[in-house]
Amino acid sequence: MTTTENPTAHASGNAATDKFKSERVSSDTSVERAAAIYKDVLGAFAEIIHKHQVTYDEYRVLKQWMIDVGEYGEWPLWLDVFVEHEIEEVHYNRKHFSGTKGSIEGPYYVPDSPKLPAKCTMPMREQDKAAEALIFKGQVTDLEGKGLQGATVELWHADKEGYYSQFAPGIPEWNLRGTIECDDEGNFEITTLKPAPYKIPADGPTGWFIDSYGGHPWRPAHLHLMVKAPGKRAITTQLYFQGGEWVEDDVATATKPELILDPQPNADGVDEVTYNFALDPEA
Ligand code: MBD
Ligand code: FE
Repeated sequence: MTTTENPTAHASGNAATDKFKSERVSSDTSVERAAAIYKDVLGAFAEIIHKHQVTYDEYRVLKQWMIDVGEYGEWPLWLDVFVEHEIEEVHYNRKHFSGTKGSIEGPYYVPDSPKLPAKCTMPMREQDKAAEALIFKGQVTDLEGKGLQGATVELWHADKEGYYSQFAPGIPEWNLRGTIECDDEGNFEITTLKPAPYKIPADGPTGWFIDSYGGHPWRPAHLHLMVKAPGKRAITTQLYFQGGEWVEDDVATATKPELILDPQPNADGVDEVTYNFALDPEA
């Protein structure tokens, strides 16, 4: 591999930042609300600085580190690992949802992945086929368990080395990404590979941050999903594997007991699992 093909934190960070920047985001926050939030943010800073008697050296290290995070393009990574789970929780609780639980989106979602039929195999390379196969099937329903017409399941996940297509070099654009169009009752049956535990890019400022407090950069093996159906609230979630490493100690604090799969070998000896998604009505 040449240097430019090495999957570095710098490269995946900048790819995530470029993807994020391609859409200009906005929110309708009022001036009053902004004032209240900023006052509390700065108040929390003040409290921490006084509580821990933060030094000038520590302040300068923070300034340098924040500059580094920007230059490495790692704000999407750092924020999604350390902050997004709180936002997701507030979002879920505020709306009193009762369907399938959500989880964080993370930095590696790409919209408009190629459409796949209800019964499908995820796009993968020869080398991906060497990994253990997983048959993931289920149904998208309303809160009463009635199958939904027009449902889609967007699935994206890492390969067995822990790399996501479009965020590491040399991987086909839509590898292990797809938009599955469910049948008229919301059923799907996807053959893919079983992802491995995932180490977030650790050779950049997010990794230095983790090292500085003696933490670890691991996430449990996971599938990312976005599930949609006409007239229903779309959910963004993740699914994990029973007994898997890091399920109890996810660096991104994004696991939930309701989101854990326990695949079992089917008649052909292939690991198979059924998971149904219940969608809340649209607000
Ligand atoms: C990931 O794959 C991920 O899911 C999160 C939340 C953060 C970094 C990489
Ligand atoms: Fe992920």
